[in-house]
Amino acid sequence: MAAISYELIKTCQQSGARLGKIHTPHGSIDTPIFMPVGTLATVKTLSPNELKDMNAQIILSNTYHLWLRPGEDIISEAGGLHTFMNWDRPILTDSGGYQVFSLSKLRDIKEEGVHFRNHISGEKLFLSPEKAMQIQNALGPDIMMAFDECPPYPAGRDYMKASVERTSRWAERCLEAHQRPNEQALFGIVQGGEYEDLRKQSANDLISLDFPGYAVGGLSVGEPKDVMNRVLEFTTPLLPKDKPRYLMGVGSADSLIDGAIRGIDMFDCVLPTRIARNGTCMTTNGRLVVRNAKYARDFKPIDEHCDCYACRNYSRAYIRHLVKCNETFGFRLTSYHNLHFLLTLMQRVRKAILEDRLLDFREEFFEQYGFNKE
Ligand code: PRF
Ligand code: ZN
Repeated sequence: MAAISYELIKTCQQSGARLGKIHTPHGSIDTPIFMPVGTLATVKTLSPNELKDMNAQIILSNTYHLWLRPGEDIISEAGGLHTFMNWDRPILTDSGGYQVFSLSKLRDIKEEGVHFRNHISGEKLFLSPEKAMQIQNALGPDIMMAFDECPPYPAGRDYMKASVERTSRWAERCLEAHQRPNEQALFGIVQGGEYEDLRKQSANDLISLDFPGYAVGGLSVGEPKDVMNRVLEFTTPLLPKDKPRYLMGVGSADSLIDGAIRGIDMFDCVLPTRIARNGTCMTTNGRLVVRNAKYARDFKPIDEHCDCYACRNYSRAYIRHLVKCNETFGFRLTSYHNLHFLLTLMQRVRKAILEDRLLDFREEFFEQYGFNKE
C-alpha cells in the first residue's frame, strides 16, 4: 500500500484549479493548502495547540536543520518527529537539498552528493541522496522530499541541463534508498528553471520513476512573477492528474492564488512567520507594518476583516508597543495572525473552486489587496 493517496474532488470550471484531498497516515488534508514552516521542529513562537486552533492541517520541517541539531538519532529515539514535537497531524520534510544551496556559501557539488560547511560551526559536511533518505526515514514524516539541486536564477542553459540530469539520477537513488515506502511518501522535484524543454525533460524523467507526488522546485529564487506563472503554465500540465503537486517555497497571498489557478495543490513558505517577526502583517488590504509610528494610537485590530485570536483581542497600538519592545508576545500575535490569514485565504480559495468562481475571487481579492503590495 502506498503511504498517501490523492483524491481529486473537482476542477474549477472557470480557472482549472483543483479541489482535492490528500490522505496520509496522520489524517487527510484539504487542497489547495498552505503548510506553515517549522524548520527546527517548531513553527516559530507558536504551540501545536495554537496551530490546530487556526486549522493548520499539515506543517513542514527541515531535514538539514534537524540533522545538525539535535540529530535524527535523538528524534528517532523519541519515537519520531510527530512524538518529539507533539504534532499528531501530517508532516512534510524538505530534503536538505535547497538548504545546502541557500545557507552554505562554500559547497562542492559532485555526482555522489554535496560537500559543504555547517552554516553554524563551519565543520565539513556531506549530504547525498542516500543520506537525505536515511535522515528522513529516521524523522518519520508522512511526506519526504527527494534530494535535488535548486540552481540559482538566472542559470545558463548548459548548466541547467546538466543539473536537471543530475537531479534525475539523484531522484532514482532516493527511491532506491527509501526504506519505508508504505509508511512515508517520497515526492520527486521537477527542476529546469525557466526552460520549457528542460522542465519537460525533468518531469518526464521523474514521472517514469512513478513518485506518489511531484513538486515544482527552482521557483521563487529571484525571478519575476510573470516568469513563475509562465513556468507553472507549462509545467503543471506535464504532471499526472491523480497525484498531488507542490510548489516549493512560495507563500505570498497573490502567488498562492495564482499557483492554485495553475493547478498547484500544496505550498509552503517562511514568509508569513518571518515577516511577522519584524512586525509586518498580511491583511485583506495588503501588508501592514504595525511597527510604524502611525499605529501608536490606533486601537483597531490588525485586520478589521479577521476573526483570529490576535484580531479579536488586541489592537495595533498594543501589538506595535510589544513588537517595538521586542516582547515575545508581540511576535506571537503577528505570527498567529499571518498564518491564520494564509490558512483562511486557502479556505476561501477552496470554496471558490467548489463554486467555479476562482477567477472572480482573484479579482475581488486583488481589488482590496492592491496588486503591487506584495
Ligand atoms: N528544492 C527543495 N526545496 C525547496 C526548493 C527547491 O527547489 C525551493 C525553491 N524555491 C524551496 N524549497 N528541495
Ligand atoms: Zn487576525
